[in-house]
Amino acid sequence: PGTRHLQPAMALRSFFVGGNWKMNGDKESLERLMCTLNTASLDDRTEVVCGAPSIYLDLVRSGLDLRIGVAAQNCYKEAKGAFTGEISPAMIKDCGADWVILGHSERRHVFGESDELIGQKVAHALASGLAVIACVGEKLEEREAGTTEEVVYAQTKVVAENVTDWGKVVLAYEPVWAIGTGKTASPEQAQEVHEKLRAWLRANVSDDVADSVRIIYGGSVTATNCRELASQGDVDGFLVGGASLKPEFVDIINARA
Ligand SMILES: *[C@@H]1O[C@H](CO)[C@@H](O)[C@H](O)[C@H]1NC(C)=O
Ligand SMILES: CC(=O)N[C@H]1CO[C@H](CO)[C@@H](O)[C@@H]1O
Repeated sequence: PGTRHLQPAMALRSFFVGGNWKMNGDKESLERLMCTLNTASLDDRTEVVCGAPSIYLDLVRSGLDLRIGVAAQNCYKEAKGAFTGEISPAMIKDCGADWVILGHSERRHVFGESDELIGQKVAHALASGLAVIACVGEKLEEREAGTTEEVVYAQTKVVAENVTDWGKVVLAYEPVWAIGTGKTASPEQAQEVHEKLRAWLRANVSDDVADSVRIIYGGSVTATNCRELASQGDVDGFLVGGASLKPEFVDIINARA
């Protein structure tokens, strides 16, 4: 897939940095973090979204400056009903948040969510008017067995089959072996998979979608490695774990500044 597409495409795609706070923080520490983010100088060409624990969505949406979006970290595939412990896209929207992270590797591998369930969640979240950060990524043994492409293509296929509006989807490539391990994919390793995912979108969805969908990288992104990763042609931003809870998140948001 040619460099022909590279320049106009990069111009089309604004940089996107998501923070995934996971199951961390309390009211006091989140207030402090929000104060840091609200008063920071953020590159206004970067779209920023923070993924808060669901119980704090309301607090975080009221506390964060409106230039920063808020995401839930998961949701269910139904609008309401007898699903004890789950939350719906309608509830997320009712708290003022516009995004949801779906298919994170911890949902897949700690909580056993299947590709099929993730596809159904993507369909329902989009139908309910949420934008979706859809995560894909291979495990270490899959990378070592040479099945990275097969795994991420299969995960992307199920997402794609359930997407009605690509304008509301960001694709996050998160190699499982690089999440919370301190191991980062090298900029070349990240670029290689991002380029393949974009080629997948070009062949299996459309040129327009391939050119416009942001493909972001997640996996031990820090203030130290973010600039080199951000300089790769098909890396359109990040989904940041641990570092999104620290002031260094601001440097990562400004990685392209
Ligand atoms: C299109 O999708 C199929 C199914 O996932 C995959 O095998 C194929 O490699 C894709 N095409 C490209 C060019 O990525
Ligand atoms: C609503 C919709 O398109 N659902 C599809 C989501 O993806 C699964 C798995 O590929 C399909 O079986 C569904 O039809």
